[in-house]
Amino acid sequence: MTIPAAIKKTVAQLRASLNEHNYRYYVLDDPSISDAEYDRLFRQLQQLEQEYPQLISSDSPTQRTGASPLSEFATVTHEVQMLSLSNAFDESEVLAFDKRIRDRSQLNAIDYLAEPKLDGVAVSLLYQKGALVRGATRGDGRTGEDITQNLRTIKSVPLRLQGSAYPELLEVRGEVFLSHAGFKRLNDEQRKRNEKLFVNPRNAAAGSLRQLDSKLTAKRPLEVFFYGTGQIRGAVPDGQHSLLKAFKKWGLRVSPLAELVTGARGCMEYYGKLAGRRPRLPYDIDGVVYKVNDRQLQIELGNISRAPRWALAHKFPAQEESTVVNSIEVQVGRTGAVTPVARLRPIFVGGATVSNATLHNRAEIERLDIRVGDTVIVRRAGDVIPEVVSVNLSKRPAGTQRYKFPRKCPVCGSDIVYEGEGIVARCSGGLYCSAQLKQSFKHFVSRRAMDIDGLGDKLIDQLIDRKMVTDPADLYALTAEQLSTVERLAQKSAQNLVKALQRSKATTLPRFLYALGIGQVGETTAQQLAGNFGSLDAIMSASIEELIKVQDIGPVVAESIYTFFRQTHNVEVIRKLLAAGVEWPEEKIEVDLTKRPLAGKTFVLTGTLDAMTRDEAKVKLQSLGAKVTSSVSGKTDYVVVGADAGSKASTAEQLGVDTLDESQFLQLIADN
Ligand code: 5U1
Repeated sequence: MTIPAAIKKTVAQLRASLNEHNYRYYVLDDPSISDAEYDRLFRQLQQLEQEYPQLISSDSPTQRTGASPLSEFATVTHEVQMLSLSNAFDESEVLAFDKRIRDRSQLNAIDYLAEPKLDGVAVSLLYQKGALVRGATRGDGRTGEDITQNLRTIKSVPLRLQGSAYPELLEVRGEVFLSHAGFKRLNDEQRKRNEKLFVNPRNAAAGSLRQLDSKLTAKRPLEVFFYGTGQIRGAVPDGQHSLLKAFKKWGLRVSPLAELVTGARGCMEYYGKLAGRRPRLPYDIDGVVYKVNDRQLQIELGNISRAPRWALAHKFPAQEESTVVNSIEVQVGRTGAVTPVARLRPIFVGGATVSNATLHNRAEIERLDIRVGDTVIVRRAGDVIPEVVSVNLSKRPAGTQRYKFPRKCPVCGSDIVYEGEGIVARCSGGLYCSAQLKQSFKHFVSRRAMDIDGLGDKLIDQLIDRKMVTDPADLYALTAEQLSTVERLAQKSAQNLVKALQRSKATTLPRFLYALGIGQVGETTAQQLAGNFGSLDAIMSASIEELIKVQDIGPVVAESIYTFFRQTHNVEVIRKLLAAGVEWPEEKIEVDLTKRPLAGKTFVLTGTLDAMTRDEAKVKLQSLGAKVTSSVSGKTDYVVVGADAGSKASTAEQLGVDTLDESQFLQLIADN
C-alpha cells in the first residue's frame, strides 16, 4: 500500500513538533504548550503510526514505551574507560587539589566547571550520526551492561540529537536519577501493589535500569543530566563549560546549576552556595564536582588509577542521627578479619534506614566505650558503611557492662589472633571457617569478579552448609537437579543458574585474578598484573622483584601475590577452574611506564622556549616517562632553562642541579 504524501508529511511534522516540545520541556525547562496539548499531538502521531506501521521509525517520540523483554544484558566494552572521582571532604583537600593542578600546569589560576554531584547511576550513551545507538551502565569502568532499551524509555534522553553540528560519533556520559517527587510516586505505586518499597531514589534508579523488561523501566519516572564525553569522532568545544553549552544545543539535558568558577576560592564559594540550596533542590545531591575547564589541560593532567587528576568530588558532610544499641556482635570477613558491628534500633539517616553500624575494630570499641543499651550518634554518607560517631553518656542506662571482645571466632571456634599492633583481629581458621569460605564464594561470584547471576548470598550459605561445594571450582560441576534440591530454588531458577555458571566461564584475566581473592589485589591491581604480564602463567611464576616493578605494586602486595601462588591448595583450585572451562582472551601487554627512557628523572622547566611552549615541552617529557615539577630541589635531575628564566635557574646552580639550554633539551628529546 502506498502511503499518501500528505500523511507522510503530517507524521514528519508531528514528530518534529513533539521533539521540539520535548526539548523545550526537558532541556530548556521552558515549555510552550500545555501537557494536554502535548498529549493530543502524541496521540495523533500514535494513531497515524498504528494505521501506517511502515512509517514507524525507532527514533519516533512514540517509541519509548519499551521493547520485548531480554533474557540477559549483553556486555559492552567502554572504549574510553568510565572513570570515577577522587573525593574531598574539606577545604584543605580542595586547596591541595587546586595546588596540584597549578603546580603541574605552571599556571597561576585555574578555571573550573563546578556542578552538583547527583546521587544517581552513571550511564554512557553512544550517538552515531546523531542517532542513539547504544546505552550502557558503568559496570567496572571498562565493561558495562547494554541497557539501550531501558535508556530509550527515559524522556529526557534524546533518541536523535538536535541540529547538525554534533560530532559524527559522540559518546556522552551522565547520571540517571529519580527526583524526590518521582521517587514518592514510584513508592506509592509499589505500596498499592503490595510490592517491596525502595530504600532511596538512587537504589530505585539503579533497580529500574537493571530491569530486563524495558516496559517496566518505561513506567519509572527516570531523569538524566549529562556531564561529559567518552569516545568522540569529530570536533567538540575545547572547554568543559562550552561543551555543556553544546550539549544543550544538541538536545542533551545538563544541570542548570553548572557554573564556571576560578581557583579554589571560586570552588569554595560555589560549594557554600549549593549547600544552601541543597534542601530545596527537587533531587538528591551528595556534593559538588569541580573539573578543570580547559579540555587540553585535562588531557595533559591525565588519570591516576581510576580517577582523573583534573576532577574532584567535594562531598557534603555526612548526615547524623541518634539511636539505641540493641546488641554488639562480630562479623567474620573473607580474609578472616573480625569486625565488631552495632545492631541498632532502625533509624532513617542519609537517605536510608540503618540498623547496623560498623565499630571498625577492638580499639574503636575501647575508645567509644560503647555498650548495649547506649544511645549513640550514627553517621551515614552516600555508599559509605554507617558508623557510630559517639556515645551519649548522659543517656546511658544503669547497670550496663563494658563490651568484651571475643577470644574465639564465633563461627568456627578458632582462636582470634591480633595483627597491626593488636588492632586488627583475625580468625585463624582460614577456609576451615565457614564464614570465611562463604565470603570467598560471595566475592568469587560477584558482579565485578566472575559475574554469576542468580547465585545469591543465601544460596551460597546453603550450598556450603550442605557441603555441596568446598571450593569455587565445585560450582561448575553443579547440575540443575542438584541445585533444585536446595531449599526454595525452583527448577527454572536452577536451570538459569546453570546457564549463568556456564556463561561466566568466558571471562577476562583481570576478572579471574580479582575473583581469586588474593590478599591486597583489587580490580586495579588485577588489571595492572594482567596488562604487565599478559598471562596467568607469567604472573604465577613471577618473582617478588618482578612483581614490584609493576606500577602501584609495593613489597607488601608483591609478597601477598607471590605467597598466594605458592600455596598448593590455591594452585589446585586454579587448575580445577581451568579444567572446568574457565577461559579468557589473551591480554595485550601494556608499555611498561618504568621502561620509558626518562623514567625516574625529574625535570623543571623555566623561561621561554622557541621551539615549543612550556606545556608542550612538559607533555613531551612526560610521554618519555619523566616527571615534571614546578620547583627546583635536591631531587631535581635537570632544569631546562629557556630565555628570560627567573630564579629557578639560579636555584639550580646553587643546588648543583644540571641545567640544559634549549638546544641541549631538544637534543635530549631527539636522542630518546
Ligand atoms: N556532575 C558530575 N558527576 N560526575 C561523575 N560530573 C561527573 N564527572 C564524572 C563522574 C564520575 O567523571 C568524570 C570527571 C570523568
